[in-house]
Amino acid sequence: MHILITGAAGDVGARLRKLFKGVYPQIRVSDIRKPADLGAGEEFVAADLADYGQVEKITAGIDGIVHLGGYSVEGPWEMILKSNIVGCYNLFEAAYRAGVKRVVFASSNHAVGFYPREQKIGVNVTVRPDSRYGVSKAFGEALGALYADKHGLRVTCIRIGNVNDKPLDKRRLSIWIKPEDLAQLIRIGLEHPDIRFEIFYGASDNEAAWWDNSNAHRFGYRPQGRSEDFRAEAMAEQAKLPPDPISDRYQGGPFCSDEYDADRKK
Ligand code: 15L
Repeated sequence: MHILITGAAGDVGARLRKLFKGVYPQIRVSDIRKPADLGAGEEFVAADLADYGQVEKITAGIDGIVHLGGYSVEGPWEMILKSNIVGCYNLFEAAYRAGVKRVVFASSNHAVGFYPREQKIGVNVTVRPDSRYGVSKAFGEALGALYADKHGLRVTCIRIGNVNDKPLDKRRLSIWIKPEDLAQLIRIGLEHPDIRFEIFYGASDNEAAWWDNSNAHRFGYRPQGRSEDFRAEAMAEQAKLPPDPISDRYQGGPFCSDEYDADRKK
């Protein structure tokens, strides 16, 4: 299987490329800038996702795409529009035209960030984005559904929590994902024979989870990371942060309180 990873120079891209070494012998990696640590078996092709012609070049001859590319936090509308709306459209359209079989889309918890922390949510809830960034991830999920239903692309959207070696604070005890667990979810998206259009939560085996990830488990997901193993450290880090009533109320945390109307912060 010849795979393409977009956004390959970013932190998550770099971690995944290491984990996929030996799993997928032929990997095309793409980003605007060349990753510093390019290894044997990795072919780099630069592309700006907002330029359809460049996206056509990176998708040619590919079987499966891991789409991490785009703007990965909240940003100005022009930036989100170019990288995450136009860029994501170009990616799905070019993938379909090139005959790519599968796309794994890096969605985000911020597509549903305005659900309160006390509510456990599954994958079938209405999107409640907490930012322009979150809206762009909901858009990507909708595009994925369209290309799956209309054109038969096999699409997996992973609403990723926070990818790191360990959970960084109280919120991350609920949403943390160990890089190896994310790699496992992506492999399900690229390889499982029954994928048509699926949404998974990108979270490890977290006791404090806000998400019902039974859909991923149905496809064989067996996370290895347990955020509870890091509770003391994460809570010590949390104690250093100032209280923020909006951030603390909602799953999306600071993405919710950012730009929140001051007179509504009660
Ligand atoms: C995300 O979607 C971001 O890409 C990442 O940088 C983190 O901010 C993460 O969410 C999070 O919610 O912690």
